[in-house]
Amino acid sequence: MSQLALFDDQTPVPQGLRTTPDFISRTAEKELIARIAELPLAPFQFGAFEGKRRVKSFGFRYDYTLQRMLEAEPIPDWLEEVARRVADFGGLPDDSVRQILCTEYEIGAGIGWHRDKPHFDKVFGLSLGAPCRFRFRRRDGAKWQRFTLDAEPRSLYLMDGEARRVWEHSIPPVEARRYSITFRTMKR
Ligand SMILES: O=C(O)CCC(=O)C(=O)O
Repeated sequence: MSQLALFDDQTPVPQGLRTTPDFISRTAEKELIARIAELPLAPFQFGAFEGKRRVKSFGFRYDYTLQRMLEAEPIPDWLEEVARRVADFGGLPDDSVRQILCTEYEIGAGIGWHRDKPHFDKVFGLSLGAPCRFRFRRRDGAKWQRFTLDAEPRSLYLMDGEARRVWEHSIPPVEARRYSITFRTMKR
């Protein structure tokens, strides 16, 4: 399947967005899901609010109450190889991924419109278990330009350039349990 087959029949594809299907095998996908399901996942904390999705951060975590980036548990061995392959996909040195977020979306969970924190640089996402509609929007005068990526299980996306810094993204409530692993590099 070509990369373009992952995109809806819409324009424009946000500049800086790159994807690849089948970044990992079905066996690797099962293993990663089993590892994530064993983690002490906790509801995403957004100040006084709790998100429906459950997460676990490694390397760094952003604390919304303190509005600060804090150190988190180190990236575990079982994520190291995939993090190196992700960095390679981005044309980056092996050790570039410094923050990893594992997320579980139960049926009905999603994520609201946002851009990732400015402390992070490039953002990669590996989809596991079920597809989602990964939506993008950016202001265009009084209107929004919109783009939707159908993020299939085992596919990887990279948000860099305008896709990372100008466009916002969100995921509407998922229809089957989805996991994702977000890999982030840090700004210097
Ligand atoms: O689940 C995903 O692929 C996206 C997660 C995301 O946008 C975030 O955690 O900021």
